[in-house]
Amino acid sequence: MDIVIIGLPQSGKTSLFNALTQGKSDASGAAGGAGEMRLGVVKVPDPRLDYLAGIYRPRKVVPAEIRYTDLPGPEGMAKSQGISGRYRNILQSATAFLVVVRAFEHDAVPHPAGGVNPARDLETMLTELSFADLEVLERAATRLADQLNKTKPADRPTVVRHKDAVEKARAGLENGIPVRRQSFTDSERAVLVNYQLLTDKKIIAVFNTGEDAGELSIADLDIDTDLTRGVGEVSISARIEAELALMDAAEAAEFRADLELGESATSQVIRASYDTLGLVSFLTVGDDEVRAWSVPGGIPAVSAAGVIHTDFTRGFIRAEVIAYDDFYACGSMAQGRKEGRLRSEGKTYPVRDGDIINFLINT
Ligand SMILES: Nc1nc2c(ncn2[C@@H]2O[C@H](COP(=O)(O)OP(=O)(O)OP(=O)(O)O)[C@@H](O)[C@H]2O)c(=O)[nH]1
Ligand SMILES: [Mg+2]
Repeated sequence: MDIVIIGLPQSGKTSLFNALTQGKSDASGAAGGAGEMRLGVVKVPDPRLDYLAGIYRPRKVVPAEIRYTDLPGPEGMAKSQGISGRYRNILQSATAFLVVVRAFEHDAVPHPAGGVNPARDLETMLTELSFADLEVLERAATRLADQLNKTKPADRPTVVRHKDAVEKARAGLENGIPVRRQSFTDSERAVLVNYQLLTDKKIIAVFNTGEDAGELSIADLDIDTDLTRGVGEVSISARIEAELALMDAAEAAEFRADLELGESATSQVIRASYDTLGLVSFLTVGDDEVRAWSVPGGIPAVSAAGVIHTDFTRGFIRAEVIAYDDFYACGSMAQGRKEGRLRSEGKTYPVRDGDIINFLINT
């Protein structure tokens, strides 16, 4: 899962990236500005894995991972807000965006737009994503209209179908509805995936509240709900979290208690990401490896097997499944089997969070 951090200049993107990745890089001033793009891999904390590792004592424990990307600051951007040509392919290949919204007051860091206004900034960012998609769809529509003139009559229906899907998405966007909230037929979807549209991606707003401001919520902002429906949200102080991320666990916990901060930014952002994306984790266990895998909640067991190895899709026989809580209550697979809590499931079984799965594969 690739999550790209976007937001207006100086909103705290690099500070958030450092908080998430416990990066040693300096987010202040020049180092957080132009130039390099940063990629960091965050292991998803999961106490279930720790418990299972204690039982199986495997050679490896592999948590699920999320990759975060921090784009260079405004000097590196071609035009507004960075949703522009230079980084378009990175934005297009993202699974979701964290949109950092400045809510902190800080005299030394004047807001580029004059004053702190989270509603305006979030709306600006969401609108920018729509504009970027509109540009792509308009160009596609023109190209397809052109192509239609040159196409043999027999092949026209395909082009027409393609063009209609593009026009439909474009009309929806012009009415202010992001592509993720428009409804399409499967065949329209199949056309539109090719464009990797930015408003088709899930979004988590990260309000960077600074030291004093309280939590912010989208519901309290004066902003077009067509844009924000389904957008996840988190309130944190990116700078404090970036500093805490550099401390050892005990020291950070002490500061957290003193400052009356809740969960770490990493935990909050990861939870919001899972919720917004509808992801769950299933677990695999063994002497060799105990591992967590993130998949969309409810995907069929055969697809979950395919996440482990593409060959597993073809060779799928069945899945032995026990819910983590049941395993915990039983203490072992053997006991789970004895008590009938270990179930045998077929290809279509919808995978749930915390399922411990043993796939039986015909190789
Ligand atoms: N007071 C305060 N300052 C912050 C906070 N978060 C970030 N800053 C400051 O705001 C400035 C910009 O932070 P960055 O994390 O570099 O922001 P950015 O969005 O990566 O900036 P660019 O990449 O240049 O667009 C830095 O001077 C930070 O120290 C915060 O929560 N509180
Ligand atoms: Mg930055």
